[in-house]
Amino acid sequence: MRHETNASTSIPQVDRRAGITLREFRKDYLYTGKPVVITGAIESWPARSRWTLEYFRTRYADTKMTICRLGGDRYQPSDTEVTTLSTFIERVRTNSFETYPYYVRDDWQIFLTHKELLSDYEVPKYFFDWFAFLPGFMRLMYPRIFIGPKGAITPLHLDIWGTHAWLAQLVGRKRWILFPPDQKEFLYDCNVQPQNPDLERFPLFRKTRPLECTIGPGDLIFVPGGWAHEVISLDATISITHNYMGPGCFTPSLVGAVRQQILGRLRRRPS
Ligand SMILES: O=C(O)CCC(=O)C(=O)O
Ligand SMILES: [Fe+2]
Repeated sequence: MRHETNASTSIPQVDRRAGITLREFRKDYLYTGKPVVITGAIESWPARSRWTLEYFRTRYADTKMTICRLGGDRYQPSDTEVTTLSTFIERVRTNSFETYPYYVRDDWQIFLTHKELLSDYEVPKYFFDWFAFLPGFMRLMYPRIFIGPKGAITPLHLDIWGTHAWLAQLVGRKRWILFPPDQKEFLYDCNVQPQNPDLERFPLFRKTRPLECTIGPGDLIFVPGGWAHEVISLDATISITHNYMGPGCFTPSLVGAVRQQILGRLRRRPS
């Protein structure tokens, strides 16, 4: 069987492209809605050499971070703690996720408190964001940083509002497994665990034909909207990410942004 157990050797790899032009990116990946790993695209970022675990541990030692605990299969919004970066990074360096199941996930606060970090990177030329045309209050918060121990998991999910995403890897390696949008019905609302699928409960998972890749420092991954993905850190890791709106995800992203505004207003309305 081709990938009865999803053994990593049998899964086709996401394309890796070096020095790809904007035109090639659009033609081969953006307009076709295919993931790609772009290499060599963030070499000019100060973050590329500056952002190490040691840098965050010493320079931002007292900065308070919200850390998320994986309990069971999911991160529960209530299952968070606040700790300093020096404490967190010390634990990340000396533990794996088995002994320390905490992950800094989707954190944008650090970029508000330490705005200088924003000059350490720039949005690569491939990712023009149509949210820029919307008023600020309708946009997503970004950038967002991920810092975690070896083994940290982001369970299978779809990104918010069907947006596209890019993620740049700065420290350590991450293994990704990605499922095309037309295979959504085989994923049981993302309740299946691709590494260890319960095929009795989720028999249709056998039909999936995912792609996988491992990204390391300097790699940039493009994840088109609608591709469910699971991400596992193979080392202690640092990544930065943006979600964005572009060709192929305009409608769901705009609907998501507008719906959030409406819900927000309803919630704020005095009853
Ligand atoms: O790097 C990770 O752990 C997950 C990144 C991701 O999928 C996301 O930000 O939506
Ligand atoms: Fe994601």
